[in-house]
Amino acid sequence: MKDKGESEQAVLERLSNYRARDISYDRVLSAMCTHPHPIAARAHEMFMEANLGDAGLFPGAHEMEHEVIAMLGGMLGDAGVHGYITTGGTESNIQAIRAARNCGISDKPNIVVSESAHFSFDKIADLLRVEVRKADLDEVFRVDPASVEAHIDDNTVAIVGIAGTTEFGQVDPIRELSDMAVERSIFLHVDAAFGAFVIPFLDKRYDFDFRLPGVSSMTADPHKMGLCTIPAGGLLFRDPSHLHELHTHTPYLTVDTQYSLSGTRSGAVAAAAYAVMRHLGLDGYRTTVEHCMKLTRRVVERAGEFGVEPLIDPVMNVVVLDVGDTVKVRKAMGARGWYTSITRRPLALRLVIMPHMSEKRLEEFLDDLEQVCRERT
Ligand code: 0PR
Repeated sequence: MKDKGESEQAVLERLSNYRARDISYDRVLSAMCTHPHPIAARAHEMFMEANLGDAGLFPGAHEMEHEVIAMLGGMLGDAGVHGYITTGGTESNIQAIRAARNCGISDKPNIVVSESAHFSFDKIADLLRVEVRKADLDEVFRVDPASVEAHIDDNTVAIVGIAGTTEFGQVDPIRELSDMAVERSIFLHVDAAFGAFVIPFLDKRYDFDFRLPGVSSMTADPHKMGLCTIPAGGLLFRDPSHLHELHTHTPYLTVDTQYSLSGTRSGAVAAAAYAVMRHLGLDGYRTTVEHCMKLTRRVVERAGEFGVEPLIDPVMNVVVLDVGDTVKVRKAMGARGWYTSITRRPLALRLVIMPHMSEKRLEEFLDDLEQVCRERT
């Protein structure tokens, strides 16, 4: 920092220069975030100084957060859930497993996740000192319940299902996992960081949420398909005792305990989530998902016309294409200004069709992809 400050205009100019270097979402097919809805941005600004970490000072913001949790729970089968707005899927997953570990009795705890689990579970292994066991996938990249079962032992404190996998957009067989959890009295966490705001609005019905009796907790992120500002994750527990496992005594604050991982915590994103969920309602999200799914189907149709097939029929707005030499195709598309991504196993081109994608822009993308794929054959 310099001794003397600069004028507001000079600073804003600096910021604009940085901002101009950021990539506009228009040509991004690799992200799971998108432009926040305008009402989310307005709400964010209104609550910028609210600190949910000292809730007694912000009773309004605190009550609003409760309503967001109830709205998330209502969308996911139980409006009476207990939870809070986290910084995102990573914090929600950490805290869910921390609660499961704390109420488990093992001194050598393990959890069973699928091969396709998000890398936040690798962070969990390191942070929480739980062994993370990875169960096999079936031929369409869902976790194989028999493999989950085979990994469970007396030290298993939780099993995890993914509803909307990061790489394939696939939904694990959560009903089978729920049955297993009930039968063996094991905690079941469902990571629906991406899927929570998609799966309820698909034509096909999936069992994946609190309607299943074995589901103990869920991750459901407003800052992904919820069109909220960043960083807004959702952590939900069916049973309040699990949230209580996370309590820390906070003697000198306006509240006696805190259950969040971070201390000082943004009220702005809770406001943003509240605003956009109230404003769009379930119908608004359904329209958003219909838009994304229409474009997703278009990708499959057009790609098929130039001989490129998806690895699985897309379940949600994630398409994984078998383009042959994936690394070269991705690089060639990058040279044409498109941001795409890859899957690890098998290596393939991964496209996430977010609400910011338009029909026109998608056709331009597909024209380029066709040319690149044809040049390579
Ligand atoms: N669980 C699942 C199923 C996820 O897909 C993700 C993130 C997480 C948990 C972790 O969530 P946070 O990143 O909110 O902590 N999935 C994407 C990923 O890591 C997130 C992402 C978003 C990636 C925007 C790129 C991007 O531009 O791949």
